[in-house]
Amino acid sequence: MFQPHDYLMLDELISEENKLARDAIRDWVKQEVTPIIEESAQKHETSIKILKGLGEIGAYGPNIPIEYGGGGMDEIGYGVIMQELERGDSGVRSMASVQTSLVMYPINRYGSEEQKKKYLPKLATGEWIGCFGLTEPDYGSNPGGMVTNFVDDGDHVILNGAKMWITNSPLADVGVVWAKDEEGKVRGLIVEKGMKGYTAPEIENKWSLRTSATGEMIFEDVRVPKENILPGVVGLRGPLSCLNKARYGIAWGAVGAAMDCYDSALRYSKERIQFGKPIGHFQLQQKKLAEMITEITKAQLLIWRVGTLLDEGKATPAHISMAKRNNVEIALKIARESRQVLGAMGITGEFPMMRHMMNLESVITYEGTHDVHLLITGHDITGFNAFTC
Ligand code: TGC
Ligand code: FAD
Repeated sequence: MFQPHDYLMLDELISEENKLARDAIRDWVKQEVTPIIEESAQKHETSIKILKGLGEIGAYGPNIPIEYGGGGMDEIGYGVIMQELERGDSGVRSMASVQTSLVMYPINRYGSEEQKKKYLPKLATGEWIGCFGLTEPDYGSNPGGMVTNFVDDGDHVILNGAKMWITNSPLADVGVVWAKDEEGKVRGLIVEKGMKGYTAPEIENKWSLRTSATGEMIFEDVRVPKENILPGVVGLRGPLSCLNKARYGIAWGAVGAAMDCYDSALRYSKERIQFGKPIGHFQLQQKKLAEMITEITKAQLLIWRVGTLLDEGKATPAHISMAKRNNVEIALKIARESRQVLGAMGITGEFPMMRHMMNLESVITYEGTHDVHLLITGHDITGFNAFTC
């Protein structure tokens, strides 16, 4: 079926298997997300039905091996699923990308066999919800400065510190937390809800990602069994490697949000009559719409290429940074432009643009800010690291 946002027939670049998965998620979003998401956002509520439903439709861990409950799909498959979820809402994509890329991925890549068997199947079905604690109140763009730490206590470690702005932390059963050991080396630990001294209060009153719970993680002398330490990685590259996966999914997701805005604006431009003609007849509105579809098409090609390189084992973190930065920026611009095409109607909850626009203000900040990604590209092309003096 012709889709207005697939201008260059990029569907032909996607495998049949991945198209089937994408279309199934698209239908699920239409049935389960679209009818309730506006109300969720207005009420600033996370839908537990959606959170759990994502497990039922295979959106948790589609690219994790089947033996641990994942879908065994390639990275393009993961990407098109994120695109469809974010067409519905960035908060819904966040639920799936955090669970997949920031919780299941590190356990699968760096966890022991026991950890994989214990956590991954329950995370895949959504029986357990996970979160990822890297950012701290004083260390956002510079996570290497983190002060959260643990000391040895026999067969346990004692964890102290605080994480901030953590997606899903108030609801999470398990958290992958990054903290420094006694030698100052960054390690990953799996904490569980109910551990004494661990709390996760919600951050209230956000104007962005209102359908996704964001919170703190506070550790006051939390005794974590040593068997909960991820054995397979030491150093900041551990958490940063997880970010590669999540940033990649976001770059697909942002295109989904842009497509939803563009589709809505295009439809409206053909229906809304002013000065006796559909507003789509006027050159100024055509300019907006033509530029939107051009940017969407470029963004689709960019992330498809990065996904293909990832599947071939050739993508670098800097490639992913370029795609995350570009695609979120164009999505945010398209949300603003498409809102203007609708005039006053664009500010209402009858249409998705304001919700996408507000969401994308978080998306352009988390997983590395817009500035940080530019500096990663700058470092890659010049060889000079702007983060160090
Ligand atoms: P630097 O000295 O450059 O690197 C330290 C070590 O890490 C390695 N490395 C990477 N490894 C894998 N992937 C990457 N992308 C990597 N980037 C760096 C590097 O090779 C080195 O390894 P080794 O073995 O030599 O030690 O580190 P730096 O301290 O100078 O920092 C560099 C910088 C600024 C680029 C990095 O820290 C950064 O990306 N900052 C942004 C922080 C960020 O993105 N936080 C995201 C938190 S999670 C989140 O936002 C979730 S939102 C979820 C949702 O709801 O969807
Ligand atoms: P800061 O690092 O204080 O940056 C402030 C400004 O300074 C930015 O504009 C930045 O670009 C700029 N800046 C910083 N350093 C430089 C530099 N060297 N050169 C030029 N400019 C610079 N984190 C997690 O660990 N897990 C999560 O699940 C998670 N979920 C989130 C959900 C939401 C809704 C939000 C908003 C954030 C979430 N985050 C999460 C945190 C997110 O990753 C951080 O907000 C982000 O990394 C930026 O850190 P900061 O907010 O402390 O900004």
